[in-house]
Amino acid sequence: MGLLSGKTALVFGLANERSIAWGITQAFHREGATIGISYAGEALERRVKPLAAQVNADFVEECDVSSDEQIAAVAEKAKARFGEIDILVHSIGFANKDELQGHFYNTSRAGFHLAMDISVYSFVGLARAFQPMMRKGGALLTLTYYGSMKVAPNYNMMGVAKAALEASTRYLAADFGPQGIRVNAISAGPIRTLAAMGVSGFRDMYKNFADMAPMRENVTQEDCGNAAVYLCSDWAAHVTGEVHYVDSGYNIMAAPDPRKEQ
Ligand code: NAD
Ligand code: 0WE
Repeated sequence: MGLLSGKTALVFGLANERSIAWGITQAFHREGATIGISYAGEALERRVKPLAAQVNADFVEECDVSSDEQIAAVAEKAKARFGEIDILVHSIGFANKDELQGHFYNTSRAGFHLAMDISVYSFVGLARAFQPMMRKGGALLTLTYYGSMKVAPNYNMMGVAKAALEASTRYLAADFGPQGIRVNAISAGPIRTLAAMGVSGFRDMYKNFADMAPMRENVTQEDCGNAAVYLCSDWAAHVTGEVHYVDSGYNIMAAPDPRKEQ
């Protein structure tokens, strides 16, 4: 018996084998969940379909979360296929490249809206669309980053979006609590994924992270997967509205530790 045996999980945000969504999907599969997968658009189909096959997922649906119609359509299909679902994972974030460099004050109105729409509103929109088919005892989960709490150079607009995403997690947790559905976020340390590699200065911050973190190690997609299993399982039965750090302890430090390593 796995920790998620008998549960059905829908995972949004799978792009390739480096995606955090893939670490979560594999961990859910290992723990016995039935998996459904949703990906952004046609361009990803060729990469996503073989991954879905590896976890025996036959529900593999395209959904651009900037479209209310596409969210409604995937919810309809999920209802027809599964009836009820237990777990929904939102592992999606996007801002235009322009918004991830230089001064935050140069963020354009359109760039601000786009990042908030795809990275924040989509979680709210998915929560609403799936609310009627979420089973009691179920869980929603999203992915965030510490740039929401402190200034991470160049993260800029995404930091503001993640702050709103974490607040949305709390408001959704309050909304869904009476139905017995929990809503949480994982705040992951930097991981080399498609979204991260397209960022200038990522290499340096990746290395600096491991030097500063108490555990002196970077985190992996697998670490996120295992934390996601806990947060979405009955072991976290009364854990809701939380931002759970999976970051080797980085967020507890105020300065690098100058002491010599043992
Ligand atoms: P990724 O590129 O593998 O995943 C991002 C996903 O967002 C992709 O699958 C992409 O297709 C999807 N997406 C973008 N626009 C979309 C749209 N309009 N409709 C549907 N899907 C859309 O990268 P990742 O690092 O696995 O990112 C997943 C989540 O984890 C993001 O929320 C990211 O902010 C967060 N996160 C990443 C890191 C990191 O360092 N990689 C750290 C903390 C949090
Ligand atoms: O949330 C993220 C990635 C967010 C992201 C990345 C891109 C790159 C390509 C959102 N949109 C885009 N759009 C693109 O066109 N992370 C937590 C990873 C990340 O991104 C950073 C980081 C870290 C860490 C950007 C600047 C500084 C640090």
